[in-house]
Amino acid sequence: MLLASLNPAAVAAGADLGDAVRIDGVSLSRSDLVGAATSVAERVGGASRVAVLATPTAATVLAVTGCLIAGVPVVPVPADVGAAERRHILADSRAQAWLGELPEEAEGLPHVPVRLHARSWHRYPEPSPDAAALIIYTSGTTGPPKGVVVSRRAIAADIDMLAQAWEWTPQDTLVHGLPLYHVHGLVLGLLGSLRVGNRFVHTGKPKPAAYARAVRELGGTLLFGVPTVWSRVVEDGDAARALAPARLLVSGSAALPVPVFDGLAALSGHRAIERYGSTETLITLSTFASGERRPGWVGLPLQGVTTRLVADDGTELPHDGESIGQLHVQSPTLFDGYLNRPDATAEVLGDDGWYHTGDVAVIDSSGMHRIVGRESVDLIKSGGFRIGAGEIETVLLQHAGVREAAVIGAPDADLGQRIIAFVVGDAQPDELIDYVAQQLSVHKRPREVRVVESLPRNAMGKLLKKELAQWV
Ligand code: MCA
Ligand code: AMP
Repeated sequence: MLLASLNPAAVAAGADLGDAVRIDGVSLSRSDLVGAATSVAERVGGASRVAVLATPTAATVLAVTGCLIAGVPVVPVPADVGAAERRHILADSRAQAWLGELPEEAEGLPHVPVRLHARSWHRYPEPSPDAAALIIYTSGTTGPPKGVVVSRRAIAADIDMLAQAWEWTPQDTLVHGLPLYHVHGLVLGLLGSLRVGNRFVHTGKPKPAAYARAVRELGGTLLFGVPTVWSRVVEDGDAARALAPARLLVSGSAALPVPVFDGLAALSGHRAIERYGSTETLITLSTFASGERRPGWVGLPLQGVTTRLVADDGTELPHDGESIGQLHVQSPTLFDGYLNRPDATAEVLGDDGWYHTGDVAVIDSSGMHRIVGRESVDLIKSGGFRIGAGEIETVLLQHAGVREAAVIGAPDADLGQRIIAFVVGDAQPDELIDYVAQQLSVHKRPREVRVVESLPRNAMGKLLKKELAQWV
């Protein structure tokens, strides 16, 4: 059973100890969750796919849980989604309804509300492990985001691998304040908790003081954050010190800078666990609760995962801690392809089923991995969000005041990378920042727009992004 801790028989037999989920001022016991989510399941059962505006609320928790009970694939829509991205996700996924909260514009879809106090005790058969659980939209280097089809089997396998690596048990209280529309916050944080059976606390925003409070007042033991969150915790020394009683601090979604790792260790006493993965593979590498945690390195393959390093000419490179190559992954947690995009799926899944991560790495003789960078400068990681330069350029070019546009990710101490757009035209920078926030999503907006006379290009007219990076 995917959500093992919601087994109605176990809940009825008294596994219902206190609150299972705390979010947005609402506490849900395990029997609240089973009853209310099954009531959701009754109303969506039979749908082929539904969209959930994934705000950090109890409605989202019940919507996703209800769909997983009924075997209806969920399309999580970013809570801060803009108009063009919302239209794309709905059209591409062919979602049949909005479940839970409604966005500003429903795009003509019917609405199924989630009722917190409704209850149903109907027993659903467990859907096939091969069935899709989620379709998560994620950015590529060009074009609009693609829907990553994630199976129930992949999610169950990943959570079990991580539970083993992190010694994660029902006695933990998992805390985070991350979005519920990506793997990190949704699959690991929420679904992980519902599978393992631990208490889950969502802090709203992932502010340092909120993490400190969750440890102090709610007994948080297992804390998840992207590097930006941990960097802000280190900046706030009191909050960092307050995390000392926790069991594990876990960082992922982007590289954890060594000074942040060291700062956390000095202030909280915790050497953070780092783990690595992607929407397409889920989490495949991690350091272990009982193993070495090496700053700047993302860990060892989880159980069942194999990796290889490949040179440009296709030959395999040695695991000597020095050879740098493209990282390929094989794992029981791989996705089932991009929705409607067999061409794009074939590009990243070799004939032999290895996923080409697009990351460049080294592996040492003990199997420890270090991510050196990405193959493409056009895939940006900002605040742990994956953002394609191409999708922002496309939107900027739709603005009447923009003739040319080029987007890069510049190093940023807080966000890892900061999105900077260079445009040729007569629009105002603030106007363009707002335009991207309204069309794509708030988190994809450039932090800076520079209006320039011309963009650097070679003799063939090709844009020279490396030169743009030097301008910064
Ligand atoms: C500012 N705001 C605006 C604008 N400017 N709103 C509209 N238009 C504008 N032009 C407001 C917003 O409304 C919002 O307000 C606030 O600014 C957001 O501020 P921002 O600076 O964007 O946020 P931040 O504080 O810098 O965010 C940092 C963050 C965030 C919280 C760390 O980046 C984050 O949540 N990252 C997590 C990403 C993540 O989970 N990635 C996982 C994917 P207000 O605050 O009032 O709403 S990776 C994954 O899943 C894999 C597999 C993995 O490995 O984990
Ligand atoms: P996403 O699909 O949003 O999870 O993005 C996946 C990408 O995030 C990976 O291909 C990496 O480039 C990056 N990433 C995730 N975790 C880490 C990490 N611990 N260190 C460095 N990069 C990471």
